[in-house]
Amino acid sequence: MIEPIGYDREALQISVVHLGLGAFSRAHLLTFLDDLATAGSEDVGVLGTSMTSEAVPEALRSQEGRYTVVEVSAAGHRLRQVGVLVDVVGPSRRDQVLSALAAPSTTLVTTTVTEKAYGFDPVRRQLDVQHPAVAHDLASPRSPVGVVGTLFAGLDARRRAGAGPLTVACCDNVSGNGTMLAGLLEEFATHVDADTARWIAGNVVFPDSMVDRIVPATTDELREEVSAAGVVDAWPVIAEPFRQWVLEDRLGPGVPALAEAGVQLSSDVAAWERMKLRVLNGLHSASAYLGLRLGHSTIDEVVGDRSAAVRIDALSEEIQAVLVPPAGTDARAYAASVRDRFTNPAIGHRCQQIAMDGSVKLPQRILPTIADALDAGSSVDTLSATLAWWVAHLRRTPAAELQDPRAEELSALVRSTTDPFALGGALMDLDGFAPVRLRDDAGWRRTLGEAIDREGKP
Ligand code: CS2
Repeated sequence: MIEPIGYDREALQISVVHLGLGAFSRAHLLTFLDDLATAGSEDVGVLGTSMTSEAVPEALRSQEGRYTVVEVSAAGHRLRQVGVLVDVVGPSRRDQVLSALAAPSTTLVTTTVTEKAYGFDPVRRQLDVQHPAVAHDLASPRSPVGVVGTLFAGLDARRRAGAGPLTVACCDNVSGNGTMLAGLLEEFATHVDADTARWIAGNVVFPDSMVDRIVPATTDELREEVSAAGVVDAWPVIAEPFRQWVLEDRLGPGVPALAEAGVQLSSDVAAWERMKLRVLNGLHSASAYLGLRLGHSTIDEVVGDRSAAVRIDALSEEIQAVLVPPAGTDARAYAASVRDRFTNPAIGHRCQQIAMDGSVKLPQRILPTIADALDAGSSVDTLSATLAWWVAHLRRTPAAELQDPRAEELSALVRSTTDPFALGGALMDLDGFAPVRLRDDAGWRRTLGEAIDREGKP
């Protein structure tokens, strides 16, 4: 049985523009808006765009933007139709996205484009002007292909149209994500048009946000399950029952009443982000690299393997030892609930999927904890092993199959540098990867070398 859409889609007005139509946003952000629509809100229609692919928009357009979310747990499956995607466009229709960004009826922009898409240097916390999309858009700001360039062009059009203030909520797994995006836009705009830079500073708010839901890639079995329930859906999404969205309590005018759908508005999103990135995403990446090394293919298999679970629990202890959780939150209980979510046998979250993009994920998920643990003098045994498991993954994966924006560089490095200490040092010296706190610590470089020596073999 599929729960049908419980409102009149014709009545929806587009007030949200969403960049990045991957499975995550369809199973997360859009379901909160869908709940609002079901409760009677009409200002929750979404124009969704994929930044790089025509395939998802094409599939969704062929079914008028409707799609199915399948929530799975040991208790069973719940299928629900989502109808808030009113319009869906791919990269070839960037003009439509820019018009929507400039429309007075648009009040909220959300982004889930993955960490690597922004062109953000996490060490200098600034725009990476070598990033292909950033470089392209700086040279051709009127025909942008990237995220920052598209937002700039849309905001520039909005200023010229006199369409009023806007809220832009970055929803990717980057610490201080709103602040990061605000900084990138300010830098980009300063290069291109000082008037727009000033207008953005005075009219656009960039709240930080923490988003959470485990959403693996769609499989053919999922399509079959949905079709057996009576709906032909080219791109359904699968998710765990849990979902959480903590959004900074700093929104511009006209934003849909997200709190009514369970979005937590908070003045301390940084603490929520830190806890989620370090605990959930940190344990996720570690489980993926360790699991692949042990021959497992999904996360529930990894945590179901006694010897792996011992290591993941040890890592969790090291993370918690230096974690400052949000006020009133029990980090231990949070970590336990995360571990419990990893055991969901129905979700089949593939280690390979989580293992991709390590060079941009680990600086958010693991390296800050290592820096804090070194400062506190607490254990980094399993934290350093996590980097060694990543090295094993880099060594094992043929260069052409490695999914990482720095694939070529990393593959060449792990193949040319066999000495574990030299390799650990070279990883710390990678431009825009490790914080100075780690890069310049000879003791830590030695510790990392030892971990790679012990656990970095493919
Ligand atoms: C995962 C995340 O793929 C990954 O790297 O760690 O997508 C994770 O499932 C989500 O952040 C959960 O909210």
